[in-house]
Amino acid sequence: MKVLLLNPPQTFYSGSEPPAGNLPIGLMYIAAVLAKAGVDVEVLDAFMGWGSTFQQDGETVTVGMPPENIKKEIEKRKPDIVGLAGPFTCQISNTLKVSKLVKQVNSKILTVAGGPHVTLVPKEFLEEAKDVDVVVVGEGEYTMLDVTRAFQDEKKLGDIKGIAYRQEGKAVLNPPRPLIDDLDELPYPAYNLVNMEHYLSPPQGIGYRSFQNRAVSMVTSRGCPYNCCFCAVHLHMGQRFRAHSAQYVLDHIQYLVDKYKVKNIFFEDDNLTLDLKRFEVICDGIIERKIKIGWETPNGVRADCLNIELLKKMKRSGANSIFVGVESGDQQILDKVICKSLDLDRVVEFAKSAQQIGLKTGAFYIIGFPGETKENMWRTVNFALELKRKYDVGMHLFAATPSYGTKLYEECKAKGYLPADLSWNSFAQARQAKGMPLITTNEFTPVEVKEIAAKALAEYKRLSLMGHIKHPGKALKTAFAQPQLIWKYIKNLAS
Ligand code: B12
Repeated sequence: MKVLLLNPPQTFYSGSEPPAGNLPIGLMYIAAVLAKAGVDVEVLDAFMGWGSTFQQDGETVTVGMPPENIKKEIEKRKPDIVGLAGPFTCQISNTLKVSKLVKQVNSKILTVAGGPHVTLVPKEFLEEAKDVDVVVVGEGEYTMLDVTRAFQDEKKLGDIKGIAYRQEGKAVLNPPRPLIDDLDELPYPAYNLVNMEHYLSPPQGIGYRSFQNRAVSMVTSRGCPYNCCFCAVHLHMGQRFRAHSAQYVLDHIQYLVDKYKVKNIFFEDDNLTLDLKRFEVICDGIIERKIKIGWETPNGVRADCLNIELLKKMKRSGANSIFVGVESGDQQILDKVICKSLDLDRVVEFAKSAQQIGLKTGAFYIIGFPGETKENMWRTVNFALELKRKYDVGMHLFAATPSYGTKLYEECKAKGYLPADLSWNSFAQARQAKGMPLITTNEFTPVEVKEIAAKALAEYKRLSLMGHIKHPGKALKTAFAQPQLIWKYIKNLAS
């Protein structure tokens, strides 16, 4: 009895960011739980792992193991079950392609798919994915263990909570599985089942997140109690915030530093600092244990879940930068449309405090929500530029994307704001550099949203350049610390 957990290749359009180089931690958590239960399990990262190539096809490049090699790996490893990751709607066609390859090798292999996309549309996914037998909804560790045991003992799939499967050709959805209460009962992700050096020293052209070298991502908590209209997280990881204890996190970091010489960590939590006290203890622990580590918050934290004391500890414990999710610079839109429950004054307070203690900052913004006028969008842009001007906060501006299952999607669908031919592939198209946002309302078109974003970016680049001219010392310091950034910066200015 053998389980193979497989991370499918991913496809990128020209001009888009190269692959980030993240570890497939979702699969690695599942692998660790299966291995602990005595299951023979392997992980094949057919995206970032060994044997990946860049396969150009017109406007797109698919990064990962070529299909024939994936088939050979499956033939060689002879799994009874193959678990496939399906994290993003925009990449789901690759999960479908690999499921077909698995069945071509041996139609008796049970194919199981999991991840945010399939969680949000389990039945719809099964209806399209003829080569996928089971969909795991939400957290996968114990559900996959149950599916594995069911396969072994011929137990009925109908008894397993948190899956969808096909019964007499029809997709059936079982009741949901309760969230994992105590995350500390989970073993560390199965680092031993992937080749860590691929992620710690990624080849040229991939792994933009690893520019500081020997970087890994880590998730220290799951779930978010907030209700932002565009976010799929509370639907997938739950609205209940569940966190590893500070002790677990510190031991985990120590383990990575000692065993794999990790130098940087990207905390990818849904709401890293929601429990301020817990995160303060983590920072204190890093300082007390003298762990030499740099870290960042690329997924963004809430500006109202920070204070100056914590920011100081964050800096002392190795924070290279702190990113916050602001979303809108218009308080009305933030309250009434996005429902983020965030006071913009707290964002300004955060920006001031961070600048005061010399901590690099960035903020995420989104424009193009139904309910917004172009004037509202400009308010966001002006807020972002003002924060850049006054406190040097980096601006990261996106167009609203209606992920399946979210309130944003439901509203857009109900009001006819989405393209009539919206498909999973539309999300991939929209994501490309030349792609268009998906939402059109009576107030704006996708082209207009893109134009506002382009103007905002041009002004932002001008401000950045002025900043470097005014503070050459600071610019040189950054350039020496992270020389890889220079090329990225020049490319950005030129684009
Ligand atoms: C880190 C991260 C990234 C990383 C890469 C992550 C990776 N896996 O490679 C980066 C920065 C590259 C990234 C990019 C994007 N991301 Co992102 N990302 C995340 C984030 C913050 C954390 C993911 C994570 O590591 N979670 C921790 C692990 C433990 O959980 P997990 O991966 O979900 O796995 C669990 C379950 O899903 C399940 N499971 C997963 N796989 C499998 C497989 C099997 C067989 C089984 C049984 C179960 C199973 O079991 C696991 C253990 O419980 C999530 C938010 C979230 N909480 O999901 C968003 C999230 C996944 N991203 C999202 C989006 C939209 C994007 C982008 C499209 C954003 C953009 N506009 O560019 C891009 C797409 C990139 C691409 N390559 O095309 C959305 C996805 C929604 C959707 N339906 O598409 C999410 C949910 C965020 C959100 N707020 O809605 N992302």
